Amino acid sequence: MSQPTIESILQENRLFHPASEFSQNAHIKSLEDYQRLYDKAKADPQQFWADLAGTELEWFQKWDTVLDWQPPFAKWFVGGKINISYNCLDRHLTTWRKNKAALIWEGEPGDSRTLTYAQLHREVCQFANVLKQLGVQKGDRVGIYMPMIPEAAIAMLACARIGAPHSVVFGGFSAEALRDRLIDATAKLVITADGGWRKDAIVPLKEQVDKALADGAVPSVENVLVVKRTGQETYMQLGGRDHWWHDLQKGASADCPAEPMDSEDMLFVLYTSGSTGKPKGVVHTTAGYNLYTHITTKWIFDLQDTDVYWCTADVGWITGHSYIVYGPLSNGATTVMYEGAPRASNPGCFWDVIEKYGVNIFYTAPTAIRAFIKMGEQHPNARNLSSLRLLGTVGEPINPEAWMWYHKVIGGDRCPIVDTWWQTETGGIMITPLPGAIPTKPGSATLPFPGIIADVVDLEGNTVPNNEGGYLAVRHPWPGMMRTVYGDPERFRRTYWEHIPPKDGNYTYFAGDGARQDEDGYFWVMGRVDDVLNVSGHRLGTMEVESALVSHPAVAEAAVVGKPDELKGEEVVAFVTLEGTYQGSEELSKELKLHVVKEIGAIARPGEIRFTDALPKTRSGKIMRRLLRNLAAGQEVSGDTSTLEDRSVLDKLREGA
Ligand code: 6R9
Repeated sequence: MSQPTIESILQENRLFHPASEFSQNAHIKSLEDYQRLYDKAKADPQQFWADLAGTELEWFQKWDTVLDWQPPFAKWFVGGKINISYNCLDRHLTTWRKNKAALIWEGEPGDSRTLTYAQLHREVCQFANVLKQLGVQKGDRVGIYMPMIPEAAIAMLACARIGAPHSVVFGGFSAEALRDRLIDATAKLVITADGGWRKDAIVPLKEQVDKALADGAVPSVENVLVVKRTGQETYMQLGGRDHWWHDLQKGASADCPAEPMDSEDMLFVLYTSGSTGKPKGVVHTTAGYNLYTHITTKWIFDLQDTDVYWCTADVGWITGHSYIVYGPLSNGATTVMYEGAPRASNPGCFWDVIEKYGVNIFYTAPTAIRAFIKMGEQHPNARNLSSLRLLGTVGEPINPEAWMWYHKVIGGDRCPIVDTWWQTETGGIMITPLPGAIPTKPGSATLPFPGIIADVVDLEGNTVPNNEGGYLAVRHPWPGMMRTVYGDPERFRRTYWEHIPPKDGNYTYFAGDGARQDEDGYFWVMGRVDDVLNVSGHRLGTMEVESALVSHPAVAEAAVVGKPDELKGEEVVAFVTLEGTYQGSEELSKELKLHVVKEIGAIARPGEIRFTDALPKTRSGKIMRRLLRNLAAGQEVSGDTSTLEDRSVLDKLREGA
């Protein structure tokens, strides 16, 4: 082996079986059912996906070829004609779901709105006609820079309806970040709002768009559509570039048949930030993405027709695309959209939404769960959360103790938790429990979704033995996979397909995460491989050391990084935030070091503990260890910091150094 893989040192033995009542009513009812599906899909993936494509989606024309695989470029359902907006809307209108709530929206100030499938369809058709009137044609890219309001989903579905790929840029990104993405996508039109509410303040979105477009920086953009959300004074450019959404929407016809798209026509491009270099435009296409998000939503969230489903992500992230908008609506579900974020002025806001709408399925991120733990269980305890029957998590490895808290305090010890591992690039969830079938272990994403051949490998592409760490990889193409990097197919090949050599002619997708499989084949994601620590020749994932720290009652959150050390290669430095009543001290620091030694062994003993009020995170809540690594080494912070949520966190950490 050319390089040691990653060592695993954390033990976790708790096991939770789904309640038999849950299993009996679930889509997938037992481990045997799961195994049967998994085996069937593995034996003949094309047949497996083709069967589902035939039963789960409506087509204008069936495909000729299920998969055309010219590694690393895949085409699924070649020759088929389909439209995802049709599958999310029109097909439900001929059923009883016509008057079912499609979208329940709650604004941060407490305003709310519900759209039935019929109403949502009408709005989408009208807005699709508005886009057409402004000259948007099939194939033109449209930028969407919006708060979490129904118009964001309407805009996405309208683009999909006429075949204009959208590029949603998270509403919290700066004007510069927006400009870069609009330029890369050569967007023809931008949809935004005057502003949006975030943590009791207005984010002036239109102002940012004006900055992004200033001095003709993005010549491709011809029009800007503006939703009136907050009502603050807003500059509108004279001469016809800027339009109010409601002015044009009012007069638009509600008749707009969905455009028959080729299966492989681009549905959207969504940018992910690498740690360095310019953001990558991840391209997803129509049919495969529709199928993959549809079936994963159905089986993983065990959607039943009476469920109220809520995913707390922002539509600016892939989770919002796949599991607020496309997956749930394709299934005819009721999906909740919430504009707000947990904030000091209302630490119970999420629990209020659950109580108000009787949410049954709740999907959020570890970063939010850790924030709730810190705010205290009195907030959820003061609300009625008995409607919940299933919980989910995504975005980072969840520390076992945070999992246990989620299970007990939010799930009342009765709700299964689906810890879902996936990426912008994978389009949908890849490794996850099916909640009625797969027993869960706190901190493990458990087993691959049927049709996904996941593996843990070394850099030669060999499967590593169980309980040894390695690189998380996928062996066979799947319908939801990204197709390319927008405008840069070579970067696609380089980033994802050249780290691991093909084996027996099979190309292997490199996810960039470290992982191990245990004796039951369960996957334990150990963090990004860029963040791996190297202590005295031992390569340690960040997740396990952090989980050991978080299991101490004083610790709310922890991030560990390596700091160059002459003797050991690297020394572990831990950045730690504390629970409400605890204070950082020399003594506590000693105690935490001992605690790590006790939990996982001397090898992981932090050389240094730094107490801090907050950790630097991306706007989607992932800890940015790269910046902490710079700080720990006493270097200037380098690389791209445009995705940082709160710059002041970094400044404070610098002062404390
Ligand atoms: C969906 C999303 C992808 C990266 C991924 C991994 C981390 C996501 C996880 C998880 C452990 C989970 N990640 N879910 N790690 N357990 N359940 O988050 O997409 O923003 O592209 O991030 O997030 O490191 O590689 P994206």
